[in-house]
Amino acid sequence: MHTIYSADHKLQDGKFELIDGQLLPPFECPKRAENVLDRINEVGLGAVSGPGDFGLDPVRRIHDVDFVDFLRTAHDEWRAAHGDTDALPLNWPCRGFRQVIPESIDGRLSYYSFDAGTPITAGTWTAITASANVALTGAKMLKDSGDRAVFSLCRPPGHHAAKNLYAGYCFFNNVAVAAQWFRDNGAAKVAILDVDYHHGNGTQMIMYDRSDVLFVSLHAHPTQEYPFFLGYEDETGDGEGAGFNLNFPMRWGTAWDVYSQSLDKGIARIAEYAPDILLVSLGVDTFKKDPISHFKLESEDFTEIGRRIEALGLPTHFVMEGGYAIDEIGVNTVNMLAGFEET
Ligand code: FKS
Ligand code: ZN
Repeated sequence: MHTIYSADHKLQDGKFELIDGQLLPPFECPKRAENVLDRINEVGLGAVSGPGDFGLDPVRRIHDVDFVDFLRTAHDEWRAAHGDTDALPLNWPCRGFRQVIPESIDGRLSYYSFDAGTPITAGTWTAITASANVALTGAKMLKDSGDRAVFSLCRPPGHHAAKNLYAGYCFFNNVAVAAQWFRDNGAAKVAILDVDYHHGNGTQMIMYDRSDVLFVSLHAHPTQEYPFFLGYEDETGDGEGAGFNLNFPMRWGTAWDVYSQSLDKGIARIAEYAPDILLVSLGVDTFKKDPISHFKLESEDFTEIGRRIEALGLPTHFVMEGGYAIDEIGVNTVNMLAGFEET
């Protein structure tokens, strides 16, 4: 399987995230992607190549122009106001507040985000545009090559980002940008299977009223886990999109026995939908040793996920999301890809 990778991901290297009442070095760090890349080369998964430059138009098919402009200049504005530290918001326009875009950089960080765990650094813009290009290059390669599957080793991840919101280590929603690219380049129907531990709230929000993109997500229950305010089973889509959003929230402690039943149901819905392309939001933070998560999957379970995805028989674009067990992130990620390639 071909991998798309850009070293520009290393430019997203925040000093701190606010987590569990402490400012800690971010779990979402450059070593994650480097360890996945090392494992790809170690097992000889296939060729690795860099991204092309698609410009911002495909990103703007998903994200609002003002949001993209905000991200481009956010760190420069922050530096002018506060000096050369990471930019983090501190309050949000919750119930009862006006949704008016403030002028100041602090106000705009608050307007465009929903957590304080996602630092904007001097290198963020370069890293997030590279990450989107990694997703787009993978999409184009899947279409042009006729290969069964491609892996976009995206970093920063994307599935929490909505059309005008960043958070959860995500800025541009790489998988949504790639899905839209497939739609704009000949695919009539696209499915997205999100197996990251966290609900892909951004992808759901972006696709919620659409029937041309089916979104299926397996994740920790929102009553227990981030992002808390989306990801319930009764979120099934709106308007045209009614019936094209499918959530499988699962309780902390979930292991393969329960997880695999949700997986099979999600895969059955995708088979019934019969898309032209399948995208997979590939997170491995469902692993039992993940430091910020509470599922209990074993390394071998990721191989089986890959096999079951392959059985759909669809052209498949894997897009990297989360996974924080640094020592095993390479094995777990490549297990899923190798499970797909086995047969
Ligand atoms: C734990 C707090 C966790 C943020 C978690 C973000 C997860 C990000 C991710 C992605 F794929 F986007 F990277 N705070 N007590 O794994 O979903
Ligand atoms: Zn996650």
